[in-house]
Amino acid sequence: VLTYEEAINHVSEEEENECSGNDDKSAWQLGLNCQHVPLQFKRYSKSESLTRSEEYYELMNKRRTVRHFSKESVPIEVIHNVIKTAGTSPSGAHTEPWKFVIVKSQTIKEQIRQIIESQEEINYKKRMGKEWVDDLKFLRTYWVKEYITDAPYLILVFKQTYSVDANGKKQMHYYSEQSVNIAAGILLTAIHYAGLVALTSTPLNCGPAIKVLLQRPAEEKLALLLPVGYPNDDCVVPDIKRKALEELAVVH
Ligand code: IYR
Repeated sequence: VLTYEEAINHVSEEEENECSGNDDKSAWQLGLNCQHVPLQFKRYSKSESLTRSEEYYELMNKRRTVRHFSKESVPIEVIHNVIKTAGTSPSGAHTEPWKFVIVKSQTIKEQIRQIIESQEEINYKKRMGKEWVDDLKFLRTYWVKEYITDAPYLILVFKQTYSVDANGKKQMHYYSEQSVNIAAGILLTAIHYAGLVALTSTPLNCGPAIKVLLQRPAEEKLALLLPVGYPNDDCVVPDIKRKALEELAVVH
């Protein structure tokens, strides 16, 4: 634990990585041709805010991670809308460091499943180790992933660490990790609000092969893979509890 003096002078490795010296004016240049306009803001009364916050909590508290998908189709427009919603996320210097790849092709889903199952078998048997595998047992997961080919859509969230404009100029993406994770959270809320279910999966050691399969460029890294659709009729979920407010939050 650092003292206050040490903490105030401390730069974490992650924060250091965001800094490339103050000679890079590209983020400022972006701002020079950007006008500022009045905020569009709908004001609610305090009691409306209270009601709305309660209602939204009740809605989101019904979201569950699902691993048993029906093959029933979903209109592609719903998928487009949830991705547009994810695209409303805040991002470092508004660099929007994300790309969402929608997979609806059964052939590509099968290829992805093949990559993931072959890697996950090694993960469970070797890479993850006994403690991690034991910690997961209550989820009843293993390396066979029917959901990848059952779900009507896979949404793959790619993080862009930088982008390259039409002139070949590199634009740094600041806080791409945080930004893409926030976008993923908003994506999950949109999927839930639309009446669909998803599995937030992070296939270990599969990113490079999936990236080649989907022909993603060098600057993109696979962050998350979400099967999206409806639960099947036999769908069960673990009977888990969530932290209560007293455990979630402290007030100073
Ligand atoms: N990626 C593996 C294992 C796994 C790991 C965690 I942490 C989970 O919360 C769930 C699963 C799999 O998908 O089975």
